Amino acid sequence: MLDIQKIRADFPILSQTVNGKPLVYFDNGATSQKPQIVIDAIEKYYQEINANIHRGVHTLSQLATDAYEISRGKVQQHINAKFAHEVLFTPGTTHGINLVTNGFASILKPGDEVLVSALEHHSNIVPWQMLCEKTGAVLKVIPMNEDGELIMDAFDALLSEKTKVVTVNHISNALGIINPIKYIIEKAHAVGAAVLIDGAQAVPHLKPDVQELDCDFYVFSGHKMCGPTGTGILYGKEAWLNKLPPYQGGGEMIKEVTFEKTTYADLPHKFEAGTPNIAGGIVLGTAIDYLNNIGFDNIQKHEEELLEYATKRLLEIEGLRIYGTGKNKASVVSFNIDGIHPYDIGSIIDKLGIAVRTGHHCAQPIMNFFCIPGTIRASFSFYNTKEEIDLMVDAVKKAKTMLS
Ligand code: 7TS
Repeated sequence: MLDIQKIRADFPILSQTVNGKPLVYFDNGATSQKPQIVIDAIEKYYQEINANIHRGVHTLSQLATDAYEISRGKVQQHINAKFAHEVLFTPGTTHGINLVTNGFASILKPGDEVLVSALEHHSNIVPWQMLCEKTGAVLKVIPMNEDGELIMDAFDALLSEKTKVVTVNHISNALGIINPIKYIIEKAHAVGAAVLIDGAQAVPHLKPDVQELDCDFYVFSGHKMCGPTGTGILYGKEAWLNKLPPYQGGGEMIKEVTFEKTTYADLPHKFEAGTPNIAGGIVLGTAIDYLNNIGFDNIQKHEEELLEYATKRLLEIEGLRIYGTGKNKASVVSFNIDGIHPYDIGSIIDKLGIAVRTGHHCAQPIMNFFCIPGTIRASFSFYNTKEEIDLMVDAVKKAKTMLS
């Protein structure tokens, strides 16, 4: 069992008051809070080893380079990538997806098909739409049902030899549904399509095993898993990363430059042009160590309890509907109350210290499916408690009374 009070003491922000009330932070899907060890590691980097990496022979540069590469190795181990050079540092999930779609511009032909799911965040829709506009490829959508689950029969029917890429999130940010990605990957590979998994909402809750999944790409952000903002990872199978052209040109990504011709560096540097977020990359490793020390089995167990408790308590409220009622769910509850705009509830409960996200959660197609402008989304982390859920439920009840 987790000692939640001890864990909470690692997060200085959690003992704050907001609007005169104790902070209840349920916007973890947007970004997680950071433990002191992560905050300290950022300071320590700038105080002790700040230097540019891969550039100088001097000692600090070497120390910074070593720390950066050690962190890459930690990520490799964490996601079980075969090689460290399959792990690319990026500024986040959005950047990682755009890197891949940019690369596929030289691969896709008119009439090829890209399958996205109905459950995607805009950052796993728009770059593929842009790619299809550029190449003449066709975007097709794996539909969902009323429970917010992808319809696998429809997916099977969409697959054909025209399918070149399938892109789907591991866990939906708006509904919390966990997608059957293992099945999706197997089926997509059977027709020769590459598969990108958007793991942005998965990595705070579970430890992905990219070799076991056999996905071609797996992208995520560091800031949702206790790491700094402006950090992220794109995992790609070696063969794919060798096949894709570089995303950005510049320093660090070359072997030799002449005005006639430039040759590119080997992986991973081919995709890491310019000075990266060095402190961020190093400290992402600290965040991963922190999470592994707590243990993902423990995290999952606690979060499952929170999800079950929150679902039960919220459903006590008359007129409340939860979106995303499928079986396989992460600790996210998206809901509305009959006749009340989600923004109004969100604003009132903010005054009571409760931080949730309201709106379309950058997943407008999901909102269109349910014919709603948005939802109230409470997304829980391992440092949240049932007592906090009680505070939220009381606050929502109060808001409902005020607004009815
Ligand atoms: N994919 C998914 C599934 C996401 O949830 C998000 C961010 C992104 C991609 C983009 O990540 P970024 O780090 O590059 O911005 N999701 C959310 C959210 O649900 N609320 O705020 C950001």
